[in-house]
Amino acid sequence: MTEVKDMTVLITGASSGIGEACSRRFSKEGARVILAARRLDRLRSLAATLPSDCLPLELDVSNRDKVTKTIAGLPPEWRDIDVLINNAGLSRGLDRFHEASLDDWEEMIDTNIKGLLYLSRIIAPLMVKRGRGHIINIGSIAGHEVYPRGNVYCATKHAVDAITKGMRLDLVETPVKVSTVDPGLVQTEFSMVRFRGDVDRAKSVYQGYRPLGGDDIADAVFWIASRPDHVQVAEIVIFPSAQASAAVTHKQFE
Ligand code: NDP
Ligand code: 8X3
Repeated sequence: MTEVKDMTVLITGASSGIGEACSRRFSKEGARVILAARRLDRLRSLAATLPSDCLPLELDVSNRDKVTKTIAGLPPEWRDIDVLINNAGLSRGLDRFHEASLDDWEEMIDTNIKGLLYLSRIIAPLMVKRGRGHIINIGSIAGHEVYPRGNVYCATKHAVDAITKGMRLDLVETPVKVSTVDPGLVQTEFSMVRFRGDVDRAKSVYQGYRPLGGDDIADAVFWIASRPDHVQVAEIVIFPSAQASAAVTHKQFE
């Protein structure tokens, strides 16, 4: 097993959901965690509850210049990143292709694809230079299947799948490992963001069955990161027990 204690782990989207759960898990195991997201107040509150050394970092992954400057400006003791967890992401809307908003599409593409690329392109060569590192992307079942009205969100997650595979091919001659965790339905703020604060619509996504929680995904991410050096987990797809595919979830109502 690889000892995660004292590793430096950068987690994007640490202010909520899966990223927050990963932050708690890695910190509990003794890793030094860089908590990155746009909402700095949330990151600071989270850092105050974590047992290990943590660095809250205000970062909009979709802003190329800010990503470059923010990573270049990391304090020296936080620069040697051992694990990068590309988790920041979002969905906007659930609309038919011919009715969807171009702004929504651009926000998803800028965050889910370009954001992951900006950060990985800076950090991967540093890992190669140091001769160690692990990039773990959070994809989705939406990266394997396309569901009605999922159009561009699914396209962004298919891109994450392709980029993950491309990274692994191109880094194979180095000690840097690349993995992806691809969840089905996880109860987080994801649906609130997708439906722009429509609480009832967001809640209905998780009713009639037991969804996954952020901790279930953090378990998988931590397991992947703690495998021995010679073990590279390529991909894990995780569903709630009631889910069988992107479009099929067995819901039971009284
Ligand atoms: P949440 O909405 O709970 O969390 C999303 C996180 O991403 C927040 O911390 C948010 O922080 C951050 N984020 C969004 N945009 C940016 C940005 N431009 N720059 C930096 N951070 C950003 O959703 P989840 O935890 O569910 O989502 C995490 C990942 O998991 C996403 O990539 C999502 O696609 C994926 N996923 C989710 C599933 C689910 O069912 N929930 C299933 C499969 C995959 P802030 O707003 O503070 O910047
Ligand atoms: C999030 C899961 O099925 O809502 O990626 O697209 S789904």
